[in-house]
Amino acid sequence: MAPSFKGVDFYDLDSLFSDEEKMVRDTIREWVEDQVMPVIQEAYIERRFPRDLIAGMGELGMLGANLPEEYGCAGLNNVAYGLIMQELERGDSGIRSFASVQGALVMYPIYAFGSEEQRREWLPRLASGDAIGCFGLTEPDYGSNPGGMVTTARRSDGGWVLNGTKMWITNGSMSDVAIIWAQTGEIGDTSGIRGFVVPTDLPGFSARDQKGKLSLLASDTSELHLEDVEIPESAILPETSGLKNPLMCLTQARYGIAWGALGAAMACYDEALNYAGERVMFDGPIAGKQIQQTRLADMITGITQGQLMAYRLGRMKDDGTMTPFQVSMAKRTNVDMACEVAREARRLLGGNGILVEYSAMRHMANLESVYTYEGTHDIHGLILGQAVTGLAAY
Ligand code: TGC
Ligand code: FAD
Repeated sequence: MAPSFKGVDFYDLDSLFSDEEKMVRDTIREWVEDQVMPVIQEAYIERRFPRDLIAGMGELGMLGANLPEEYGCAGLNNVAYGLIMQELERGDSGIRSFASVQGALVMYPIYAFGSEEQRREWLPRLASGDAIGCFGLTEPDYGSNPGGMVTTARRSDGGWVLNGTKMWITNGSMSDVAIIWAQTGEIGDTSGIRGFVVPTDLPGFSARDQKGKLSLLASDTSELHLEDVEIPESAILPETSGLKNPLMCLTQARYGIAWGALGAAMACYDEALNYAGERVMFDGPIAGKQIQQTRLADMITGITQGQLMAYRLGRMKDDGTMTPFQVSMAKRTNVDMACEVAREARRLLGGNGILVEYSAMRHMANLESVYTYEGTHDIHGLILGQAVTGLAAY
């Protein structure tokens, strides 16, 4: 009899992971199974982020997991960090987004560009989930091109005054602190862009839920308004000096997304494979029909390619040799692959595929946001185009 490959590890990546990496992955997989899966369908339908999960994420060290233990973080390597993102997104892209933003876009800049005082004040609370953070880079007219931002930071007596609007901000309405990127010099001069650690209870700061989403429904997406928000000098991230700094944060988050997309794809593939084995149509299970077999073959091939890329990327990140261009390639291709796998899984499930009781369509809708945020598919294509030709085509 031909071998039957259950599970989603066709090229035996398990043999490449260390015991600690596998332990981390299995712990988070179990937590997602026990804590996320029972609540995610309802949260999705009710369009709310399941906040009760945050404490557990903190307890298990999922927030800023690759940052040092001295700040209350888990101090894991980047492969283990990637596996956490994979397992969270196996549950839902909104859950992974929460952790990505908190860890890669809020904790990382405080760690990398903050003062020691800022690190001690914020990192332990963010790691435990006692404080929630968001990252405000995108503006209504500056999405793919954040260098043009018009949010300003102007000097005042002893500090700064912030004015502007940030759009599409994950965790925006439920955050205690926002990392705000603002122009301190002439609009368009990207060397004037600096980061600020802004408590969200300051006068002039407000957040409004983004209405009308049809994707990432179990995630808080908001617009931030800053109207004459006064902050002290100590709120600036001292080591920021231009657009490069927020882009460095994006590299961290995009790395996690390259792994996360695998999780969503694996969940869809697993669901499709199981369904195909059980669903009998005409004279047997649809798993025995040629069209469904090539569909499943395409899915497992794409996932396997993505796993190999993410694995190699993780080892390079731990070696210190990973480049932003390599991250762009992995984010771009793994998310594209996951979109395709989710769509094909939904189709394989027939009518049931449009129900929330199955996860394929939820993942499919979520992944459309993942395709767009953190640099659209097109923008990562242009980043790669620049890397190979030396010519910027933005
Ligand atoms: P450009 O001149 O190319 O770059 C300015 C400086 O930054 C350096 N750099 C990077 N450094 C680290 N990591 C990266 N990824 C970097 N990309 C560029 C670059 O070398 C340069 O350094 P230096 O020393 O010469 O000053 O800047 P540009 O204005 O031409 O822009 C290039 C472009 C289009 C690639 C960039 O603007 C871009 O990536 N746009 C996409 C915007 C984006 O991704 N936004 C994401 C917002 S956050 C979000 O979506 C969160 S979703 C929630 C979740 O994550 O779950
Ligand atoms: P645009 O930049 O207007 O792009 C529109 C279209 O034009 C796209 O197809 C794009 O690929 C294409 N395009 C753009 N430039 C070019 C070009 N030069 N050549 C060819 N085609 C081009 N941002 C944050 O700062 N923080 C967050 O927490 C955050 N969370 C998000 C959560 C969600 C659910 C979403 C949807 C977005 C989030 N974003 C966040 C914003 C996200 O990063 C932007 O949506 C993204 O960068 C694209 O910007 P845009 O939506 O303005 O699209």
